Amino acid sequence: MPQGSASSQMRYFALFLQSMSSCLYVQLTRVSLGYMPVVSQFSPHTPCCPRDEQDSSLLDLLQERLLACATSPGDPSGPSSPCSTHCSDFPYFFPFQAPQTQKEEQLFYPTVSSQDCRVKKEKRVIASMCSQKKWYSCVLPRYLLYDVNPPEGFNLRRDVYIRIASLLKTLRKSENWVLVLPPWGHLYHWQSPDILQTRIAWSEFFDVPSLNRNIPVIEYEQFLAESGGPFIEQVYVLQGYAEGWKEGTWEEKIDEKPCIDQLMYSKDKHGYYRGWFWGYKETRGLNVSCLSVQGSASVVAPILLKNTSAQSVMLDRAENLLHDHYGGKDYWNTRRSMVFAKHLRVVGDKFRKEYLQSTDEADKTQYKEDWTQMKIKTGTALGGPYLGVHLRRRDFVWGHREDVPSLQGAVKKIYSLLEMLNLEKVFVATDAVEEEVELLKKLLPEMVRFEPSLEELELYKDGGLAVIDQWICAHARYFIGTSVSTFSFRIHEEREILGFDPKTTYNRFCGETEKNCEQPAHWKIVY
Ligand SMILES: Nc1nc2c(ncn2[C@@H]2O[C@H](COP(=O)(O)OP(=O)(O)O)[C@@H](O)[C@H]2O)c(=O)[nH]1
Ligand SMILES: [Mg+2]
Repeated sequence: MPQGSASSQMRYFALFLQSMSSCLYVQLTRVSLGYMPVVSQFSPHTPCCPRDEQDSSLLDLLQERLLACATSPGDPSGPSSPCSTHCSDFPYFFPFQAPQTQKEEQLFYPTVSSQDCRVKKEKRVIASMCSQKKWYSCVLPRYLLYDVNPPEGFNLRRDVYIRIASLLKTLRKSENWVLVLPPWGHLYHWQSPDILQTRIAWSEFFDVPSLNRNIPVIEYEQFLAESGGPFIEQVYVLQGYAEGWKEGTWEEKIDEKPCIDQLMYSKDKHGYYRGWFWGYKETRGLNVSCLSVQGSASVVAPILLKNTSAQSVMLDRAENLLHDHYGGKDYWNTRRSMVFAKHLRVVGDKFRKEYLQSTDEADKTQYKEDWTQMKIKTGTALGGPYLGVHLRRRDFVWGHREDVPSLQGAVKKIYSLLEMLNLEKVFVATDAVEEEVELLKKLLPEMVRFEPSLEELELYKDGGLAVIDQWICAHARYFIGTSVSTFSFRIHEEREILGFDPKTTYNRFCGETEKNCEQPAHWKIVY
């Protein structure tokens, strides 16, 4: 705790000014001689800290205010103090309700003198300021974590992210919540031998700053660092209702209920809950309970805001939540923020250029690093001179699904498309087993594939290879995918963002015995 002498104030201020170039937070601490600011490094999602470091005017303003604060004696929350004004200039401050009783008021800033402006005791408050009869406070965040049913693959998980992002937006209307990105790993399809595929950060596959332009997110490692250790205060396992739902009586509901299935968490000898936790064995849950839920993501919000005050809350089996509004503006904003990691896009672009004569200029697929600045008129993208194909095999074939073609059937369709489109090249993305790939090479000798070396596999991992395949398919003149594959669906969306004519995107192979081969629905992008 710093002493309130003039020299230590100066020292702290020097420190503050030095660190101005990065993100900061300010703590008003009461010491013997009054209040003084204590400045520390802080993560960018703290609301009082400008999230965009380029937002230097805001930082300047903050600096000015604090300087005035430090040099004027007395109570910074008093009405005449420079600290008590202009906090509305900082959009990252959260408004707080005034306390209802004298006692409440005494709990926090006991010397507060303004009648109009009092602060509620709030354990997460770092700093507060009063302006225009309203309190603005810097509050520590609450952390939302989640996980998905283990068998679900990469691309369904990407969809669940969109649902959770929507919940986070709802929560942030009332409180300062941050989403902790669930590390990737242990996915059923990621079976490449000899490479470790757990605890993978989102930055390996996605551009995290882009995600942050939609909602505040942090990687799990950062959560561990800033929340004080590998503990999650409250785990809610989402489940359905034991009685199911009666036909014709759909209603959104959520209730704390006994767990229906055997819990995937068990108590250790210290009373902590142990579980998978994305492969972070040292992580422990302090409390685990079940929520029966039927409805869209935001039905959980009242529970998180009212039923628990836990600083960190994890929703397990989050796929049980539905979309708040599938295909709406909010959906597309989140989807657009899921920009692939730059290093993977670079690999994909290099491959396009070398093997498919495809460049953004020639293909009319201009890409902006900042997705918020990207709004392309539908139909303006031309795409590279190749047919993009996604052939989902393995479990899609083993189930003898009638909407999935044989390889012969698929190749026949590919040739007819090449002729119709007057194209020579075909890029094939597939998860087919080795024998099927060999057969495919015989049936379709001109097929182009992204075949990684062992080093590339280690570097990009199965998830990165999926991204590269999707990126290349997304840039084709015409795309055809596999029925009800979320891998294909994500390519549709990517092409929608790039501005392709829907006729060139929403296509799928038909099974040979399929009677009614319905083509995929067009989900029009909304800005
Ligand atoms: N690289 C690559 N991987 C694929 C391809 N098709 C499927 N996969 C893998 O198989 C998984 C399929 O699971 P998922 O993403 O849930 O999509 P879905 O099961 O088709 O709906 C993907 O995550 C990939 O790991 C492909 O064309 N290329
Ligand atoms: Mg799947």
